[in-house]
Amino acid sequence: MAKNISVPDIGDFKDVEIIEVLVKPGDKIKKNDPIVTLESDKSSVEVPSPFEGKISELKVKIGDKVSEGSILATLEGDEAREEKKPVVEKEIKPQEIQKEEKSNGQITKRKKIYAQAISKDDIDPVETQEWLDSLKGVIENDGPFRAGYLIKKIIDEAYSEGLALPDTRTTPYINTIPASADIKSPGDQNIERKIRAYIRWNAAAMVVRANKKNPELGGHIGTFASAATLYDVGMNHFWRAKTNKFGGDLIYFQGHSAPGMYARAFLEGRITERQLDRFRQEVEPGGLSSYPHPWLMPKFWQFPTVSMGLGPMMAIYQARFTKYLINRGLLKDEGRKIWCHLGDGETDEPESLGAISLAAREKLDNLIFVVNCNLQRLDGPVRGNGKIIQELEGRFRGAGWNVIKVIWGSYWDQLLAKDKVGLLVKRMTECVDGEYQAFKAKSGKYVRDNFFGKYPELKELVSNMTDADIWRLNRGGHDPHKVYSAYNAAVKNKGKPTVIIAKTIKGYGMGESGESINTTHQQKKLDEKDLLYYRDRFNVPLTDKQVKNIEYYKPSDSSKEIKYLKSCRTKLGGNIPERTTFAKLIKTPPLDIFENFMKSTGSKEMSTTMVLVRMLANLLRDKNAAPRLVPIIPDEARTFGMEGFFQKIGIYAHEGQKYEPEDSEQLSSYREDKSGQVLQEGITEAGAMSSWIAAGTAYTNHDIEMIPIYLFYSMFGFQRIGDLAWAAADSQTRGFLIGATSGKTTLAGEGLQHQDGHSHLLASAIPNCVSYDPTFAYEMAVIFRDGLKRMHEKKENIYYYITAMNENYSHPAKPAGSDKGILKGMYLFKEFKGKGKAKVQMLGAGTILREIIKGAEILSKDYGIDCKVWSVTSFNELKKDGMEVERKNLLNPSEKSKKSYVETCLHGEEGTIIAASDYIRSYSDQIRPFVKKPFYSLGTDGFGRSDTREKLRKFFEVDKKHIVVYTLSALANEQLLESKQAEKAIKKYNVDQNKLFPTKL
Ligand SMILES: Cc1ncc(C[n+]2csc(CCOP(=O)(O)OP(=O)(O)O)c2C)c(N)n1
Ligand SMILES: [Mg+2]
Repeated sequence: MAKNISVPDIGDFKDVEIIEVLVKPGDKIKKNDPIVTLESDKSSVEVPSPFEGKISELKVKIGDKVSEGSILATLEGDEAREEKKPVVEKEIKPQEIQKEEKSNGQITKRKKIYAQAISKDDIDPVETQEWLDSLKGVIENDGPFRAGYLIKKIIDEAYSEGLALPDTRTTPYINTIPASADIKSPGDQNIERKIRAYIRWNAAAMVVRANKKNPELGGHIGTFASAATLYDVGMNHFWRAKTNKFGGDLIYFQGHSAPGMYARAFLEGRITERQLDRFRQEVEPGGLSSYPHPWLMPKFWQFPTVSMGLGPMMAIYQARFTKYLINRGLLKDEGRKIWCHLGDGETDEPESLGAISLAAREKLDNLIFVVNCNLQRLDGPVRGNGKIIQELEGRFRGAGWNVIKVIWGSYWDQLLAKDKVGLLVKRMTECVDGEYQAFKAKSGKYVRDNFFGKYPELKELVSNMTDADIWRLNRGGHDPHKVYSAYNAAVKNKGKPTVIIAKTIKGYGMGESGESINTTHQQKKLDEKDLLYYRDRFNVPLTDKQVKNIEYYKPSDSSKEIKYLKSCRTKLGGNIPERTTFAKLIKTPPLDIFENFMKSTGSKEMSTTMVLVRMLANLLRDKNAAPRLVPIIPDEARTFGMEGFFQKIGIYAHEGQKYEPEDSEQLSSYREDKSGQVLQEGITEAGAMSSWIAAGTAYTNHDIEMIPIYLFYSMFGFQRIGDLAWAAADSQTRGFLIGATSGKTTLAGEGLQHQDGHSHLLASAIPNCVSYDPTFAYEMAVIFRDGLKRMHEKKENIYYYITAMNENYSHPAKPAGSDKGILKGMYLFKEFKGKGKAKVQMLGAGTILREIIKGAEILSKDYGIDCKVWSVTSFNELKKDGMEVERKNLLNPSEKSKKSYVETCLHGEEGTIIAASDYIRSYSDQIRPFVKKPFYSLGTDGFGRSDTREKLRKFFEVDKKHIVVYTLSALANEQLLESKQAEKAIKKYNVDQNKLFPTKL
């Protein structure tokens, strides 16, 4: 039976043009195969077939206008089978969630609860004890889940009775895992302690030696000293490297703990003594970078982290992107983990905690944060009057994370066990961080007097301990067993991300020179006495003389320690950190995918944003590129006309779509899907940028080349997330950033905050960022295809910033032979012959190229001036080339000078140069030194404001009239034309000579 394929509900649009017909009579099609592409004034969208079958007749052609219900084609015969709408996916059943929670390794091991905070309001301690005994009875007889269930019922009942319950954001100031549930480290502690001591020593020695050589070199000792155990336990027992069978865990190291990673790599034999001696001396090859910088050490570091806050945020999106790849079927689920180490001070950065809700919402159980709470940041305590650990616990619990506090070391276990009434826990909870810091800066006696001494019962509790015993009471983050136990619980946790909040001591082991004192962070010099103390504190087998020479310590390869260290890493697959890539290239899509864009659009108008979106839609038909495209949008798909992607490739949602969208009958209905391709990020440019970085580095982190394309309002790009753009460059991210609605006058009605006149200058500061401001469809297509080739086929470590506009206009055909110029930054677009009264070279970029063209028409017709119009696709690329050529010439003074590309273009050309763009003048001014001719630039300096495009261009003096006036005036200035011509033009075009310069308005 024949069936008609008609236009479905396309929202408010009517009479929409067909711009492509994608089938012909006789074609056999499957359900959802695209039939035609429709284009409204804002977006283009493909219409899929609702049936499978053979096309018997086409009812439409390119250029036809259609509305909802218009028939597009008929399908013939029995094959035209109707299929029902897919059932909405329901991925997770509540019972399964419950099952997962029950299997949480950490909780099931719990047997007893030792400590409860005492309540000062306890009017009936006997009754209290009865309740507690009941609870213990249930735990012992029916297990922890039953106990948890009863408590929950009691709490629910209390709320329904209207009781005001105590705040439950935080738990008492004790370890989350009670001693009875701790899993002891299987490692040989004797050897591990020695290894840790050598790493500590070498990490400190490399900083001190560098500073002895030159105090300019800097470095940090105190941070790694506090975190050594947190790293060692991971390295010895948990962190699995990439092998040919396993993808490897990904570790974000706290930036300024880098010396510790180098010191371990030295013992492993991956870094030489000579390299250690070249810490922070990177100009000659072979030095070690101050912090983790993949750009500088591309075979070692994987993630740049030292700009505080970026590491945690990038780690969250890395974990999310890993799940995205798995859910899209591009990556095997091997249970890999993403670990992120950060400082407690670092958590003040909005980026550090800004995405933690997303991590919980997306159930990122592949993510583990380790917050090193040494209670100090740079100048002093993080929260002198408060408790950073409790604060963080509240925030992470509130966000839905699994929180594991590792506050106290094993030496405290016995004291806590004796604390039957909870007085010790009360004291632990009431002490503030300023006090805790002071305790560890002073002595055992001070702790006895000021911590235990507050309550006679507590003083009594430690009466049989010496001051040295009290001093030995360690913090959880320095206890390898406690850390092991926490890591073990974290890796087994299901359904949630985990944060391990570990309490440590800044400058641990540094004694008077820097243990727990406010100046620890800056400590990079240790004198002889301090060094001897440090050696003795950790039993490093060096003689006094060796200590005085600050020698490194490395036992022989046949020593127990080195063998142990290496065998741990061998068992875990190899080296960490290490950066490798085995990703296969993506073959550049064939030219015919871009063919349409090389032709004139005739009278049809469209914006370059639409061009780009259409190009992406075409790319989705290329079998190599299609699955690798990662469109990333921060809540702006409709602004950019990308809503058609929702149906076509789906929005990634790890739980699928649990609801029927309100617009389900429409063609571009909101479709969330577990294997969706679009990353719809919500309103977070920083998050979207982090996703873009994760996708653009998948070639190394997951050995799969991806093509991330992130579209944003250009004003909320580099200006908003500039530091992430820098980290992306350091990470060697490959992909496209699209600054949409760019330029100061194309986004007319939005005003000062939205109108961008400088993003290209910000992009120009990033050495490996290639940026373009194209005007026409064919320029965009040539640039985009070249970007695909350079980044994803040739694997160049660059990324692209391309601006796109939302101004509709018609596009000419590509001038023959312009490809090279488009890519190099400029080419001759058109010549306007006048009467030879004067000559002018007119350089226009982006949307203002069109004003330049109109200006040239007037100048040639009305004033007889010969104009050559050059389209400048990138002042940034021209500037880079100019600088390089100029430098080469200066370095080779006796050789014949080479010409920069700008000079080559303009060399044989006569005349003054007028350059104009929709950006501030500094953008076009960049090429001034290389043109070697009179040069005048026009631009949009000053604050944007909302008005019509025409008025804005007049205001910033970049419209055709101002271009004519300023060109005539410039020619007069160069004595090439009489000045009265310019005077007349000023009057004719009503140019206000008394208007203030726009930067003052
Ligand atoms: C964005 C940013 N701002 C400032 C710094 C300078 N800085 C380096 S370390 C540090 C203190 C870090 O304190 P914390 O996070 O507690 O780490 P700790 O050294 O105590 O482990 C600061 C402010 C930086 N690296 N990045
Ligand atoms: Mg700190």
